[in-house]
Amino acid sequence: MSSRGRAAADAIIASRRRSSRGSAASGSSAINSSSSSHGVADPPAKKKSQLRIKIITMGDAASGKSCLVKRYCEERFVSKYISTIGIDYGVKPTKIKGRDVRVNFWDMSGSEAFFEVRNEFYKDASGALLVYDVSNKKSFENLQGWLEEARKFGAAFDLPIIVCANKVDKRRVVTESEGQQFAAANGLQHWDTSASSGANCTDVFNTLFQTIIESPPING
Ligand SMILES: Nc1nc2c(ncn2[C@@H]2O[C@H](COP(=O)(O)OP(=O)(O)OP(=O)(O)O)[C@@H](O)[C@H]2O)c(=O)[nH]1
Ligand SMILES: [Mg+2]
Repeated sequence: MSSRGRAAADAIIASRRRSSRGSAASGSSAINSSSSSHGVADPPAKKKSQLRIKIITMGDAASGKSCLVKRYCEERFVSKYISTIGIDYGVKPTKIKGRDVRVNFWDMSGSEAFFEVRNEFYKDASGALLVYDVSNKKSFENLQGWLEEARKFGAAFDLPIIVCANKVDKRRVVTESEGQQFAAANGLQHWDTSASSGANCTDVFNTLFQTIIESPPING
């Protein structure tokens, strides 16, 4: 990360902590609360068997990225929209296929205003959720742009990405077939999710984690 970008990210996260609104993606009790909340400053895992993976969220503002992370980490849903300021960080230890895994979440703002902050986080990602809102056509049409942004700013060419068709509890204006076609054309998986009802939320994250730990750089 460039020192300029790093400083920007630090400022955003610090200002986020000062906010009385709390975290939009308070993925665990550790979210936004650790002095080493920038991943790079995290101490190396103590146990040799513990893997550390970094998950980013991409997609338009208000598509439900933070709510999906919150649903997975805290099993709850917040209906009030609290837009993410830059990036929210969270960590959740879990077990995947018998291995201890420390999952770091970098929940990114979908707002154009935080374009420069986001761009510092793509290159280190181990996996991503690409989220759109099935009741908002524009959020679907913008998916390609999110992939381009990720690749332009250093995301691995074979980065495991799952497309989340979120808010399936609402009236759908993007069909499942449209979503699946987009995902297939880009070699990605496509899952219907609802952070509100919880539908598929745990499964989609577990599938992403499994794909990551089975991929050659970690598994080989
Ligand atoms: N009905 C319904 N509402 C949802 C769902 N997921 C999120 N929302 C609502 O959509 C709004 C935006 O959710 P967020 O998770 O904050 O969206 P975001 O993608 O993180 O937005 P930014 O941080 O601004 O990029 C909030 O009011 C949520 O309560 C869902 O599955 N169903
Ligand atoms: Mg958010």
